[in-house]
Amino acid sequence: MLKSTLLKATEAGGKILQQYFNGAFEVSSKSTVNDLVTEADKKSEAVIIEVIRQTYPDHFILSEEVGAIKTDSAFKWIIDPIDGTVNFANGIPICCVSIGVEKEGEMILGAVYNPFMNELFIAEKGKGATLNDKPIHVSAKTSVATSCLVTGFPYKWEESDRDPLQVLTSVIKQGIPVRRLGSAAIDLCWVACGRFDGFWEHHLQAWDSAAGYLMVEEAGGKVTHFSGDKYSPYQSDILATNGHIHSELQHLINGK
Ligand code: 2AM
Ligand code: CA
Ligand code: CA
Ligand code: CA
Repeated sequence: MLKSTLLKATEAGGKILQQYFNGAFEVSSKSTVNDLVTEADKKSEAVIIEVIRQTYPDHFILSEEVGAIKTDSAFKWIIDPIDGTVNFANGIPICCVSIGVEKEGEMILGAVYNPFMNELFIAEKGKGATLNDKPIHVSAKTSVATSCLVTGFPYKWEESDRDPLQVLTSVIKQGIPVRRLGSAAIDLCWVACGRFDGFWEHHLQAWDSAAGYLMVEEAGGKVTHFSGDKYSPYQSDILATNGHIHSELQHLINGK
């Protein structure tokens, strides 16, 4: 029931992305000029929440544009109605709907849907991850030197952070290919299905990574913070890999 509602909600959101894509829609800024929200983000969010509410009116909802709709339910839906809004607003078809479901503080289900590539990723705690119903696994690469990596550039820099450019420099100086897609949820799913071997980003919100980090774990990969500590989507930095290159990449991005 939970899974079918998740899929229904994800599909409903994806339909909105397709409807609005490349059309005329309103775009506005939030915290900075480049922190965008479009009509499609709001509409996708509204239909997703409506689908969830039909079956689970009492569940906790945390969604990027409306924020937290708190209840005392053990279940929490963590929603990114469009991950990759800047891509979406520019007509770049690398964006998705991302929804994670937590039960008693543990992520148990996740779905990421890119309607433009017709790719639906699903992760179920303890049951693996799939892409369009086929099981997916992380890559088998064992060395960072032969890896293909992906990252996202931070939108805010904090004094306490390790300089993101130094991190990037230490990787690209070794001639290692690094991509930048602009959707953290897709980055994580592409690590899960072996297209990328590792991903790091400095500042993410819970809705960016909730579904994607479960995808990587269920596909056999590893997700931690830069420190190596157990991952929580409520803390901002993320390192996700196929597992084999995890400690090597961790040392590299920490400058050690
Ligand atoms: P979004 O499209 O849902 O906002 C890419 O590095 C990640 O950062 C994306 O998952 C994106 O999610 C998020 N992001 C994009 N623009 C942002 C901004 N101005 N501030 C904070 N996060 C942003
Ligand atoms: Ca956003
Ligand atoms: Ca996002
Ligand atoms: Ca978003």
